[in-house]
Amino acid sequence: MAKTNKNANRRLIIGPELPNIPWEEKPNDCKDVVWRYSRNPVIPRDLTATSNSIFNSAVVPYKGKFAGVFRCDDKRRRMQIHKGQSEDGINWEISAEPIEFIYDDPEIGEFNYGRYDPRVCWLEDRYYITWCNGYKGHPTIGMGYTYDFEKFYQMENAFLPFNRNGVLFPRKIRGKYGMLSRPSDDGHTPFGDIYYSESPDLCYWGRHRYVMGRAEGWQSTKIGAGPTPIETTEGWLMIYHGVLTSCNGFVYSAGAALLDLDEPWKVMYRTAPYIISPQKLYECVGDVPNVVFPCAALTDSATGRIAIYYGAADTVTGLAFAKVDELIEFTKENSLI
Ligand code: BMA
Repeated sequence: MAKTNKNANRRLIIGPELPNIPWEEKPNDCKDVVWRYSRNPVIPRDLTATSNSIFNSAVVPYKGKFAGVFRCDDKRRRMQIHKGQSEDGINWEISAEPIEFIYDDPEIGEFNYGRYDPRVCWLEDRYYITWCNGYKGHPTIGMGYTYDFEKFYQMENAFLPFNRNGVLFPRKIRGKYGMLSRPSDDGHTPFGDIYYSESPDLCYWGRHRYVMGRAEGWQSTKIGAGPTPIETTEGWLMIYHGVLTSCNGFVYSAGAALLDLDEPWKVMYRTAPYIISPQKLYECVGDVPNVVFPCAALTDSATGRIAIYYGAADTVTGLAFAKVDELIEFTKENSLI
């Protein structure tokens, strides 16, 4: 008997509509819940004159078009973040110069070691940016904001080193701001679980809670949150990366989880299989082979469409698609929990 999707035709995403979301229907022969854009990669490594690679990057809807913050490693191999804009979310113009933040305290703001893996989150009245920030040579969660993608302001680091993959929630939860993060080490961390922290003011973070940890197979070495969590009637839909250690090094794939809306450290479902893994040539071959690393997702609440931006092989940026009803159904039906 044909399986019915209980969520089909229900409005599941709690959020705005985005009629111009980049989109391509699933190919008839695709058996997966997430499918790739046929013209991937959408951003080549050499889009700017100075870039060695443009990959783990974040985009948001902006004034009827799209804007974003992009990880561009330069030809000295410094890790920088650059602003970019696009009419359609597919063809991008990326600034050749890195973002110059305005800051009060050089101790925090001065460029040191690198800025990388940005996420962008619309929260209340502005776009907040979180990224992995070098503080005295050690990685932690940097924070900043912009109103207009022209001027960028840097805030205090959210946490002490060592931490990566800081991902804000797009609204207050129980009266507090919320952030996911992944405490790590100074190197290519061979461990890592996802934690939740809350803050009254986006400066002081505490009440840290364990969300979820490593599991079998593709997520057995470490995991980290990806795009801003998507609010749905079924919980926060969190797309995250997971890492397997093969005899040839790390393999980065991605999965999905549903977190409780009021207590996001409570995981209701998480996928045992990955939803996307490095399989295409541009995901398997590059500066770091075998990496898919999602950092952003656009959503349209009217149609349930999700467009996922991900870094591929630490070299280029790819785009993939999912339908929220199918992704939720898949997450529940293939859950580890
Ligand atoms: C992680 C981060 C990411 C990178 C990944 C694979 O530790 O540094 O920026 O995409 O490794 O190299």
